[in-house]
Amino acid sequence: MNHSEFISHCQSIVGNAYVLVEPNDQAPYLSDWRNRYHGKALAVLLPKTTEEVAKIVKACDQASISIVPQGGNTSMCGAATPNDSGQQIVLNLKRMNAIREINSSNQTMVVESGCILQTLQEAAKAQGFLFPLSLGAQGSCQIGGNLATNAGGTNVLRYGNARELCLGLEVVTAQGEILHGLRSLRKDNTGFDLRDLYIGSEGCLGIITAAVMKLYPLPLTQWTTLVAVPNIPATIELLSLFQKRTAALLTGFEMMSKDSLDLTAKQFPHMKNPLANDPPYTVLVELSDHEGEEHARNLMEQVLESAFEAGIASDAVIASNLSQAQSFWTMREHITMAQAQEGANLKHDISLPISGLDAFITETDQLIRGKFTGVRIINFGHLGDGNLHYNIAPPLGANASEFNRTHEATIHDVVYSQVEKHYGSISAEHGIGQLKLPDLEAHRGSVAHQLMRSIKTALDPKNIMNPGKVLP
Ligand code: FAD
Ligand code: 2HG
Ligand code: ZN
Repeated sequence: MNHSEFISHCQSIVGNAYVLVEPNDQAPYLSDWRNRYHGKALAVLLPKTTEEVAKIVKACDQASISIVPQGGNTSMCGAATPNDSGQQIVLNLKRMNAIREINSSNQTMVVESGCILQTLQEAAKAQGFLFPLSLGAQGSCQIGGNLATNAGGTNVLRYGNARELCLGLEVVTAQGEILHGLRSLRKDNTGFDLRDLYIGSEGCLGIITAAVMKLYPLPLTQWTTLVAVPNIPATIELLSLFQKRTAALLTGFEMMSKDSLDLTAKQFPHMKNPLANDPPYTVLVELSDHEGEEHARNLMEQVLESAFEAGIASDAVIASNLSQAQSFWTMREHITMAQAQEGANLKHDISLPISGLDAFITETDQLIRGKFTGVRIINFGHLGDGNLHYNIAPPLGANASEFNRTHEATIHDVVYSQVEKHYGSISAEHGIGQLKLPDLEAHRGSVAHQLMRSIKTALDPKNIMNPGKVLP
Protein backbone atom coordinates (compact mmCIF):
# COMPACT_ATOMS: atom_id res chain seq x y z
CA MET A 1 0.00 0.00 0.00
CA ASN A 2 1.56 3.35 -0.98
CA HIS A 3 0.86 6.51 0.99
CA SER A 4 -2.06 7.72 -1.11
CA GLU A 5 -3.69 4.28 -0.99
CA PHE A 6 -3.14 4.30 2.75
CA ILE A 7 -4.86 7.71 3.09
CA SER A 8 -7.81 6.54 0.98
CA HIS A 9 -8.07 3.40 3.10
CA CYS A 10 -8.11 5.51 6.30
CA GLN A 11 -10.80 7.75 4.75
CA SER A 12 -12.91 4.68 4.12
CA ILE A 13 -12.51 3.69 7.81
CA VAL A 14 -13.18 7.00 9.62
CA GLY A 15 -14.68 9.23 6.91
CA ASN A 16 -12.95 11.95 4.87
CA ALA A 17 -13.64 14.68 7.43
CA TYR A 18 -11.62 12.85 10.06
CA VAL A 19 -8.44 12.33 8.04
CA LEU A 20 -6.58 15.63 8.26
CA VAL A 21 -3.97 16.17 5.60
CA GLU A 22 -3.94 19.96 5.16
CA PRO A 23 -1.15 21.75 7.07
CA ASN A 24 -3.55 24.25 8.69
CA ASP A 25 -5.84 21.46 9.90
CA GLN A 26 -2.93 19.44 11.22
CA ALA A 27 -1.08 22.30 12.95
CA PRO A 28 -2.64 22.00 16.45
CA TYR A 29 -1.61 18.33 16.61
CA LEU A 30 2.01 18.76 15.57
CA SER A 31 3.55 20.79 18.41
CA ASP A 32 3.70 20.15 22.14
CA TRP A 33 2.22 22.31 24.90
CA ARG A 34 5.60 23.76 25.85
CA ASN A 35 6.35 24.55 22.22
CA ARG A 36 9.64 22.68 22.39
CA TYR A 37 8.89 20.01 19.80
CA HIS A 38 7.49 20.37 16.29
CA GLY A 39 6.79 17.53 13.89
CA LYS A 40 5.10 16.61 10.65
CA ALA A 41 2.49 13.98 9.88
CA LEU A 42 1.32 11.98 6.92
CA ALA A 43 -2.17 12.42 8.37
CA VAL A 44 -3.94 13.20 11.62
CA LEU A 45 -6.69 10.64 12.19
CA LEU A 46 -9.71 11.16 14.44
CA PRO A 47 -11.47 7.80 14.94
CA LYS A 48 -14.80 7.50 16.74
CA THR A 49 -14.87 3.83 17.76
CA THR A 50 -12.58 1.08 19.03
CA GLU A 51 -13.25 -0.88 15.84
CA GLU A 52 -12.07 2.08 13.75
CA VAL A 53 -8.90 2.32 15.84
CA ALA A 54 -8.29 -1.42 15.34
CA LYS A 55 -8.73 -1.12 11.56
CA ILE A 56 -6.36 1.86 11.39
CA VAL A 57 -3.70 0.02 13.41
CA LYS A 58 -4.03 -3.05 11.17
CA ALA A 59 -3.52 -0.82 8.13
CA CYS A 60 -0.49 0.81 9.75
CA ASP A 61 0.91 -2.60 10.64
CA GLN A 62 0.57 -3.74 7.03
CA ALA A 63 2.01 -0.55 5.58
CA SER A 64 4.71 -0.24 8.32
CA ILE A 65 3.51 3.26 9.18
CA SER A 66 4.15 4.33 12.73
CA ILE A 67 1.52 5.83 15.00
CA VAL A 68 1.70 8.63 17.55
CA PRO A 69 -1.29 8.21 19.87
CA GLN A 70 -2.47 11.56 21.14
CA GLY A 71 -4.93 12.69 23.81
CA GLY A 72 -5.22 16.31 24.95
CA ASN A 73 -1.64 17.02 23.83
CA THR A 74 -0.65 18.46 27.22
CA SER A 75 2.46 16.31 27.64
CA MET A 76 5.33 18.06 29.41
CA CYS A 77 7.96 15.96 27.62
CA GLY A 78 7.01 15.87 23.94
CA ALA A 79 5.47 12.41 24.25
CA ALA A 80 2.60 13.04 21.82
CA THR A 81 4.45 14.99 19.11
CA PRO A 82 5.38 13.20 15.85
CA ASN A 83 8.93 13.35 14.48
CA ASP A 84 9.76 15.54 11.49
CA SER A 85 9.82 12.76 8.87
CA GLY A 86 6.22 13.35 7.76
CA GLN A 87 5.88 9.55 7.62
CA GLN A 88 4.01 9.03 10.91
CA ILE A 89 0.33 9.38 11.62
CA VAL A 90 -1.06 11.13 14.68
CA LEU A 91 -4.03 9.23 16.08
CA ASN A 92 -5.95 11.62 18.28
CA LEU A 93 -8.65 10.06 20.48
CA LYS A 94 -10.78 13.15 21.16
CA ARG A 95 -13.85 11.85 19.33
CA MET A 96 -13.95 8.73 21.51
CA ASN A 97 -15.51 10.66 24.35
CA ALA A 98 -18.49 8.64 25.57
CA ILE A 99 -19.07 7.76 29.20
CA ARG A 100 -20.31 4.22 28.68
CA GLU A 101 -21.53 3.61 32.23
CA ILE A 102 -21.54 4.96 35.78
CA ASN A 103 -22.22 2.06 38.14
CA SER A 104 -23.17 3.01 41.72
CA SER A 105 -22.87 -0.49 43.19
CA ASN A 106 -19.41 -1.03 41.79
CA GLN A 107 -18.45 2.61 42.36
CA THR A 108 -16.94 2.64 38.90
CA MET A 109 -17.30 4.38 35.59
CA VAL A 110 -16.51 3.00 32.16
CA VAL A 111 -15.15 5.75 29.97
CA GLU A 112 -13.71 6.13 26.51
CA SER A 113 -10.16 7.34 26.31
CA GLY A 114 -10.94 10.68 24.68
CA CYS A 115 -13.06 11.92 27.61
CA ILE A 116 -11.69 15.17 29.01
CA LEU A 117 -10.64 14.67 32.63
CA GLN A 118 -12.76 17.56 33.92
CA THR A 119 -15.84 16.19 32.14
CA LEU A 120 -15.37 12.94 34.06
CA GLN A 121 -15.00 14.75 37.39
CA GLU A 122 -18.23 16.64 36.66
CA ALA A 123 -20.13 13.53 35.51
CA ALA A 124 -19.09 11.66 38.65
CA LYS A 125 -20.13 14.59 40.85
CA ALA A 126 -23.54 14.76 39.21
CA GLN A 127 -24.09 11.17 40.40
CA GLY A 128 -22.84 11.93 43.94
CA PHE A 129 -19.35 10.53 43.43
CA LEU A 130 -15.84 11.86 43.47
CA PHE A 131 -13.46 11.02 40.63
CA PRO A 132 -10.30 12.14 42.36
CA LEU A 133 -7.72 12.47 39.56
CA SER A 134 -7.01 16.20 39.46
CA LEU A 135 -4.38 18.25 37.64
CA GLY A 136 -3.83 21.70 36.19
CA ALA A 137 -4.42 20.46 32.63
CA GLN A 138 -7.75 18.82 33.51
CA GLY A 139 -9.73 21.07 31.17
CA SER A 140 -7.91 19.65 28.15
CA CYS A 141 -6.09 16.40 29.01
CA GLN A 142 -7.91 13.14 28.30
CA ILE A 143 -8.28 10.07 30.47
CA GLY A 144 -6.48 7.96 27.85
CA GLY A 145 -3.51 10.33 28.06
CA ASN A 146 -3.73 10.31 31.86
CA LEU A 147 -3.52 6.53 31.88
CA ALA A 148 -0.82 6.38 29.22
CA THR A 149 1.31 8.71 31.37
CA ASN A 150 0.13 7.36 34.74
CA ALA A 151 -0.67 10.98 35.66
CA GLY A 152 -0.37 12.18 39.24
CA GLY A 153 -1.58 15.64 40.24
CA THR A 154 -2.88 16.99 43.50
CA ASN A 155 -4.86 14.11 45.02
CA VAL A 156 -2.28 11.32 44.86
CA LEU A 157 -1.54 11.65 48.55
CA ARG A 158 -4.99 10.26 49.37
CA TYR A 159 -6.26 8.44 46.26
CA GLY A 160 -3.15 7.43 44.31
CA ASN A 161 -2.18 8.18 40.74
CA ALA A 162 -4.01 7.19 37.53
CA ARG A 163 -2.77 3.59 37.81
CA GLU A 164 -4.29 3.16 41.24
CA LEU A 165 -7.61 4.52 40.04
CA CYS A 166 -7.94 2.08 37.13
CA LEU A 167 -9.54 -1.36 37.32
CA GLY A 168 -9.62 -2.38 33.69
CA LEU A 169 -8.64 -1.35 30.18
CA GLU A 170 -9.73 -1.87 26.61
CA VAL A 171 -6.68 -1.66 24.37
CA VAL A 172 -5.97 -1.94 20.67
CA THR A 173 -2.69 -3.83 20.40
CA ALA A 174 0.10 -2.97 17.99
CA GLN A 175 -1.26 -5.70 15.68
CA GLY A 176 -4.74 -4.15 15.65
CA GLU A 177 -6.32 -6.76 17.94
CA ILE A 178 -8.77 -5.62 20.63
CA LEU A 179 -7.84 -6.61 24.18
CA HIS A 180 -11.17 -6.68 26.05
CA GLY A 181 -10.17 -5.93 29.64
CA LEU A 182 -12.98 -3.68 30.88
CA ARG A 183 -13.36 -5.60 34.12
CA SER A 184 -14.61 -3.88 37.29
CA LEU A 185 -12.85 -6.24 39.68
CA ARG A 186 -10.98 -5.18 42.79
CA LYS A 187 -9.29 -8.58 42.93
CA ASP A 188 -8.05 -10.44 39.87
CA ASN A 189 -4.87 -12.50 40.06
CA THR A 190 -5.06 -14.27 36.73
CA GLY A 191 -1.55 -14.24 35.34
CA PHE A 192 0.57 -11.30 34.28
CA ASP A 193 -0.99 -7.88 34.74
CA LEU A 194 -1.49 -6.60 31.20
CA ARG A 195 -3.45 -3.56 32.36
CA ASP A 196 -0.48 -2.29 34.32
CA LEU A 197 1.82 -2.77 31.33
CA TYR A 198 -0.21 -0.39 29.22
CA ILE A 199 -0.66 2.16 32.00
CA GLY A 200 2.35 4.49 31.92
CA SER A 201 3.60 3.10 28.59
CA GLU A 202 3.20 6.48 26.82
CA GLY A 203 1.59 5.03 23.70
CA CYS A 204 4.59 2.78 23.00
CA LEU A 205 2.80 -0.57 23.44
CA GLY A 206 -0.78 -0.07 22.25
CA ILE A 207 -3.71 2.32 22.17
CA ILE A 208 -5.96 2.63 25.20
CA THR A 209 -9.52 3.02 23.93
CA ALA A 210 -11.55 2.73 27.15
CA ALA A 211 -11.09 2.20 30.88
CA VAL A 212 -12.90 1.29 34.06
CA MET A 213 -12.10 3.92 36.68
CA LYS A 214 -12.78 3.88 40.42
CA LEU A 215 -15.16 6.34 42.04
CA TYR A 216 -15.30 7.43 45.68
CA PRO A 217 -18.00 8.92 47.88
CA LEU A 218 -18.16 12.68 47.48
CA PRO A 219 -16.90 14.36 50.67
CA LEU A 220 -19.46 16.52 52.47
CA THR A 221 -17.05 19.37 52.92
CA GLN A 222 -13.55 20.53 52.08
CA TRP A 223 -11.38 23.01 53.94
CA THR A 224 -8.49 24.64 52.18
CA THR A 225 -5.77 26.61 53.92
CA LEU A 226 -2.59 28.42 52.99
CA VAL A 227 0.11 28.06 55.64
CA ALA A 228 3.29 30.14 55.93
CA VAL A 229 6.29 27.93 56.66
CA PRO A 230 9.88 29.04 57.35
CA ASN A 231 11.82 26.24 55.65
CA ILE A 232 11.67 22.71 54.19
CA PRO A 233 12.25 20.79 57.46
CA ALA A 234 9.29 22.67 58.92
CA THR A 235 7.22 21.82 55.83
CA ILE A 236 7.97 18.14 56.34
CA GLU A 237 7.12 18.35 60.04
CA LEU A 238 3.86 20.06 59.10
CA LEU A 239 3.08 17.20 56.69
CA SER A 240 3.73 14.61 59.44
CA LEU A 241 1.58 16.57 61.86
CA PHE A 242 -1.36 16.68 59.42
CA GLN A 243 -0.92 13.02 58.54
CA LYS A 244 -0.94 11.99 62.22
CA ARG A 245 -3.87 14.15 63.22
CA THR A 246 -6.09 14.04 60.14
CA ALA A 247 -5.13 10.71 58.55
CA ALA A 248 -7.28 9.98 55.47
CA LEU A 249 -8.92 13.42 55.63
CA LEU A 250 -5.74 14.98 54.24
CA THR A 251 -6.33 15.20 50.47
CA GLY A 252 -3.90 17.93 49.43
CA PHE A 253 -0.46 19.10 50.56
CA GLU A 254 1.17 21.35 47.96
CA MET A 255 4.37 23.30 48.51
CA MET A 256 5.14 26.61 46.77
CA SER A 257 8.43 28.46 47.25
CA LYS A 258 8.47 32.24 47.52
CA ASP A 259 10.09 32.55 44.08
CA SER A 260 7.31 30.46 42.49
CA LEU A 261 4.60 32.68 43.94
CA ASP A 262 6.49 35.90 43.18
CA LEU A 263 6.63 34.82 39.55
CA THR A 264 2.92 33.96 39.54
CA ALA A 265 2.06 37.38 41.00
CA LYS A 266 4.34 39.06 38.45
CA GLN A 267 2.54 37.39 35.52
CA PHE A 268 -0.95 37.39 37.09
CA PRO A 269 -1.10 40.36 39.51
CA HIS A 270 -4.55 39.36 40.80
CA MET A 271 -3.06 36.09 42.08
CA LYS A 272 -0.97 37.52 44.88
CA ASN A 273 -0.27 35.31 47.88
CA PRO A 274 -2.84 36.35 50.54
CA LEU A 275 -0.37 35.47 53.32
CA ALA A 276 1.43 38.55 54.69
CA ASN A 277 5.17 39.13 54.16
CA ASP A 278 5.72 36.61 51.36
CA PRO A 279 6.93 33.65 53.44
CA PRO A 280 9.83 31.46 52.21
CA TYR A 281 7.39 28.59 51.66
CA THR A 282 3.62 28.50 51.38
CA VAL A 283 1.82 25.20 51.80
CA LEU A 284 -1.69 24.60 50.49
CA VAL A 285 -3.43 22.09 52.75
CA GLU A 286 -6.79 20.54 51.91
CA LEU A 287 -8.94 18.43 54.24
CA SER A 288 -11.94 16.51 52.87
CA ASP A 289 -14.48 15.39 55.43
CA HIS A 290 -17.56 13.22 55.49
CA GLU A 291 -18.71 14.43 58.91
CA GLY A 292 -19.56 18.00 58.10
CA GLU A 293 -18.19 21.50 58.15
CA GLU A 294 -17.68 22.03 61.85
CA HIS A 295 -15.72 18.83 62.33
CA ALA A 296 -13.31 19.67 59.51
CA ARG A 297 -12.87 23.30 60.48
CA ASN A 298 -12.17 22.42 64.12
CA LEU A 299 -9.64 19.83 63.07
CA MET A 300 -7.91 22.27 60.71
CA GLU A 301 -7.75 24.94 63.44
CA GLN A 302 -6.47 22.52 66.07
CA VAL A 303 -3.68 21.22 63.85
CA LEU A 304 -2.69 24.75 62.85
CA GLU A 305 -2.63 25.77 66.52
CA SER A 306 -0.20 22.92 67.24
CA ALA A 307 1.90 23.93 64.23
CA PHE A 308 2.15 27.53 65.49
CA GLU A 309 3.11 26.30 68.97
CA ALA A 310 5.80 24.05 67.52
CA GLY A 311 7.19 26.97 65.48
CA ILE A 312 6.77 25.15 62.17
CA ALA A 313 4.16 27.58 60.85
CA SER A 314 3.98 31.34 61.32
CA ASP A 315 0.69 32.30 59.72
CA ALA A 316 -2.31 30.77 57.94
CA VAL A 317 -5.39 31.79 55.96
CA ILE A 318 -8.30 29.36 56.02
CA ALA A 319 -10.53 29.81 52.98
CA SER A 320 -13.85 31.09 54.23
CA ASN A 321 -15.84 30.00 51.21
CA LEU A 322 -15.65 27.89 48.09
CA SER A 323 -14.55 30.71 45.85
CA GLN A 324 -11.67 31.65 48.13
CA ALA A 325 -10.61 27.99 48.30
CA GLN A 326 -10.76 27.92 44.50
CA SER A 327 -8.59 31.04 44.31
CA PHE A 328 -5.90 29.30 46.40
CA TRP A 329 -5.91 26.35 43.99
CA THR A 330 -5.92 28.69 40.99
CA MET A 331 -2.83 30.44 42.31
CA ARG A 332 -1.10 27.07 42.81
CA GLU A 333 -2.04 25.83 39.36
CA HIS A 334 -0.97 29.04 37.64
CA ILE A 335 2.71 28.62 38.52
CA THR A 336 3.14 26.59 35.32
CA MET A 337 1.34 29.23 33.20
CA ALA A 338 3.41 31.97 34.87
CA GLN A 339 6.58 30.10 33.95
CA ALA A 340 5.37 29.63 30.39
CA GLN A 341 4.53 33.33 30.06
CA GLU A 342 7.86 34.38 31.55
CA GLY A 343 9.70 32.40 28.85
CA ALA A 344 11.41 29.09 28.20
CA ASN A 345 12.47 27.22 31.33
CA LEU A 346 14.04 23.93 32.29
CA LYS A 347 11.75 21.50 34.08
CA HIS A 348 12.68 18.74 36.51
CA ASP A 349 9.68 16.67 37.57
CA ILE A 350 11.44 14.62 40.24
CA SER A 351 10.52 12.61 43.30
CA LEU A 352 12.55 11.89 46.39
CA PRO A 353 12.02 10.06 49.63
CA ILE A 354 10.42 12.71 51.83
CA SER A 355 13.26 12.24 54.33
CA GLY A 356 15.73 13.30 51.61
CA LEU A 357 13.96 16.44 50.39
CA ASP A 358 15.74 18.94 52.62
CA ALA A 359 19.25 17.71 51.85
CA PHE A 360 18.42 17.53 48.14
CA ILE A 361 17.10 21.09 48.00
CA THR A 362 19.85 22.63 50.15
CA GLU A 363 22.67 20.98 48.20
CA THR A 364 21.16 21.39 44.73
CA ASP A 365 20.24 25.05 45.28
CA GLN A 366 23.83 25.68 46.32
CA LEU A 367 25.32 23.83 43.34
CA ILE A 368 23.03 25.53 40.81
CA ARG A 369 23.45 29.01 42.24
CA GLY A 370 27.22 28.47 42.52
CA LYS A 371 27.52 27.58 38.83
CA PHE A 372 24.92 29.91 37.32
CA THR A 373 24.80 33.32 38.91
CA GLY A 374 21.34 34.86 38.96
CA VAL A 375 19.33 31.80 37.86
CA ARG A 376 15.86 31.56 39.35
CA ILE A 377 14.90 28.28 41.02
CA ILE A 378 11.14 27.83 40.71
CA ASN A 379 10.57 25.00 43.16
CA PHE A 380 7.05 23.82 43.95
CA GLY A 381 5.07 20.62 43.86
CA HIS A 382 3.18 17.82 45.44
CA LEU A 383 5.26 17.68 48.60
CA GLY A 384 2.96 15.14 50.22
CA ASP A 385 4.11 12.71 47.49
CA GLY A 386 7.78 13.77 47.63
CA ASN A 387 7.28 15.21 44.11
CA LEU A 388 9.08 18.46 43.35
CA HIS A 389 8.82 20.53 40.22
CA TYR A 390 12.37 21.81 40.53
CA ASN A 391 12.36 24.16 37.58
CA ILE A 392 15.12 26.51 36.53
CA ALA A 393 14.50 29.85 34.85
CA PRO A 394 17.32 31.89 33.28
CA PRO A 395 18.60 35.00 35.11
CA LEU A 396 16.41 38.07 34.63
CA GLY A 397 17.36 39.87 31.45
CA ALA A 398 19.17 36.85 29.96
CA ASN A 399 18.20 35.56 26.53
CA ALA A 400 16.19 32.50 27.59
CA SER A 401 16.69 30.38 24.47
CA GLU A 402 20.40 31.04 24.40
CA PHE A 403 20.79 30.39 28.13
CA ASN A 404 18.90 27.11 27.86
CA ARG A 405 20.76 26.01 24.76
CA THR A 406 24.11 26.63 26.42
CA HIS A 407 23.37 25.32 29.90
CA GLU A 408 20.51 22.82 29.66
CA ALA A 409 22.73 19.72 29.62
CA THR A 410 24.86 20.86 32.55
CA ILE A 411 21.84 21.89 34.62
CA HIS A 412 20.10 18.55 33.97
CA ASP A 413 23.33 16.76 34.93
CA VAL A 414 23.61 18.62 38.21
CA VAL A 415 19.95 18.04 39.14
CA TYR A 416 19.78 14.39 38.03
CA SER A 417 23.10 13.52 39.76
CA GLN A 418 21.62 14.94 42.93
CA VAL A 419 18.43 12.91 42.35
CA GLU A 420 20.53 9.72 42.06
CA LYS A 421 22.55 10.62 45.13
CA HIS A 422 19.37 11.01 47.16
CA TYR A 423 17.66 7.86 45.77
CA GLY A 424 14.97 9.70 43.83
CA SER A 425 13.34 9.43 40.41
CA ILE A 426 14.02 11.64 37.36
CA SER A 427 10.35 11.46 36.37
CA ALA A 428 7.73 11.47 39.10
CA GLU A 429 4.56 12.00 37.07
CA HIS A 430 5.14 13.55 33.63
CA GLY A 431 6.81 10.53 32.00
CA ILE A 432 9.83 10.18 29.70
CA GLY A 433 8.55 11.13 26.23
CA GLN A 434 11.41 12.38 24.09
CA LEU A 435 12.68 14.85 26.68
CA LYS A 436 14.13 12.32 29.10
CA LEU A 437 14.77 9.46 26.70
CA PRO A 438 18.58 9.90 26.86
CA ASP A 439 18.51 9.76 30.67
CA LEU A 440 16.37 6.66 31.21
CA GLU A 441 18.94 3.88 30.86
CA ALA A 442 21.44 5.41 33.26
CA HIS A 443 18.66 6.07 35.74
CA ARG A 444 16.91 2.70 35.69
CA GLY A 445 20.01 0.57 35.05
CA SER A 446 20.82 -1.75 32.17
CA VAL A 447 18.81 -4.73 33.44
CA ALA A 448 15.58 -2.75 33.80
CA HIS A 449 16.22 -1.04 30.47
CA GLN A 450 16.78 -4.37 28.70
CA LEU A 451 13.59 -5.80 30.22
CA MET A 452 11.64 -2.78 28.98
CA ARG A 453 13.13 -3.33 25.52
CA SER A 454 12.13 -7.00 25.57
CA ILE A 455 8.56 -6.07 26.50
CA LYS A 456 8.45 -3.46 23.72
CA THR A 457 9.77 -5.95 21.17
CA ALA A 458 7.34 -8.65 22.26
CA LEU A 459 4.28 -6.40 22.11
CA ASP A 460 5.29 -4.21 19.18
CA PRO A 461 7.82 -6.15 17.10
CA LYS A 462 7.58 -3.75 14.14
CA ASN A 463 8.12 -0.73 16.40
CA ILE A 464 5.13 1.16 15.01
CA MET A 465 3.78 2.43 18.36
CA ASN A 466 5.17 5.87 19.15
CA PRO A 467 8.78 5.09 18.18
CA GLY A 468 11.41 7.46 19.52
CA LYS A 469 9.62 7.91 22.83
CA VAL A 470 10.65 6.33 26.16
CA LEU A 471 13.15 3.89 24.53
CA PRO A 472 15.63 4.90 21.82
P1 FAD B 1 -1.02 13.61 25.57
O1 FAD B 1 -0.12 14.72 25.95
O2 FAD B 1 -1.80 13.76 24.35
O3 FAD B 1 -0.15 12.26 25.47
C1 FAD B 1 0.71 11.88 26.49
C2 FAD B 1 1.29 10.49 26.19
O4 FAD B 1 0.25 9.54 26.24
C3 FAD B 1 1.89 10.33 24.81
O5 FAD B 1 2.93 9.40 24.89
C4 FAD B 1 0.77 9.76 23.98
O6 FAD B 1 1.26 9.01 22.89
C5 FAD B 1 0.08 8.87 24.99
N1 FAD B 1 -1.35 8.70 24.80
C6 FAD B 1 -2.32 9.64 24.84
N2 FAD B 1 -3.53 9.07 24.70
C7 FAD B 1 -3.32 7.75 24.57
C8 FAD B 1 -4.17 6.63 24.40
N3 FAD B 1 -5.49 6.76 24.36
N4 FAD B 1 -3.60 5.41 24.30
C9 FAD B 1 -2.26 5.24 24.35
N5 FAD B 1 -1.41 6.27 24.52
C10 FAD B 1 -1.93 7.51 24.63
N6 FAD B 1 0.79 15.80 34.78
C11 FAD B 1 0.71 15.23 35.99
O7 FAD B 1 0.93 14.02 36.13
N7 FAD B 1 0.38 15.97 37.11
C12 FAD B 1 0.10 17.28 37.03
O8 FAD B 1 -0.17 17.91 38.05
C13 FAD B 1 0.15 17.90 35.75
N8 FAD B 1 -0.16 19.20 35.62
C14 FAD B 1 -0.10 19.78 34.38
C15 FAD B 1 -0.44 21.13 34.26
C16 FAD B 1 -0.40 21.74 33.01
C17 FAD B 1 -0.77 23.19 32.89
C18 FAD B 1 -0.01 20.99 31.87
C19 FAD B 1 0.03 21.62 30.51
C20 FAD B 1 0.33 19.66 31.99
C21 FAD B 1 0.29 19.04 33.25
N9 FAD B 1 0.61 17.68 33.40
C22 FAD B 1 0.53 17.11 34.63
C23 FAD B 1 1.08 16.90 32.25
C24 FAD B 1 -0.06 16.29 31.39
O9 FAD B 1 -1.24 17.00 31.55
C25 FAD B 1 -0.27 14.82 31.76
O10 FAD B 1 0.86 14.07 31.39
C26 FAD B 1 -1.52 14.21 31.11
O11 FAD B 1 -1.75 12.96 31.71
C27 FAD B 1 -1.40 14.04 29.60
O12 FAD B 1 -2.68 13.76 29.07
P2 FAD B 1 -3.03 14.12 27.56
O13 FAD B 1 -4.39 13.62 27.27
O14 FAD B 1 -2.79 15.55 27.29
O15 FAD B 1 -1.96 13.22 26.80
C1 2HG C 1 1.94 20.86 38.30
O1 2HG C 1 2.05 20.20 39.31
C2 2HG C 1 2.28 20.24 36.98
O2 2HG C 1 1.48 22.02 38.31
C3 2HG C 1 3.22 21.08 36.12
O3 2HG C 1 2.76 18.96 37.14
C4 2HG C 1 4.57 21.26 36.72
O4 2HG C 1 5.11 23.14 35.37
C5 2HG C 1 5.52 22.17 35.96
O5 2HG C 1 6.71 21.91 36.00
ZN1 ZN D 1 2.70 18.23 39.16
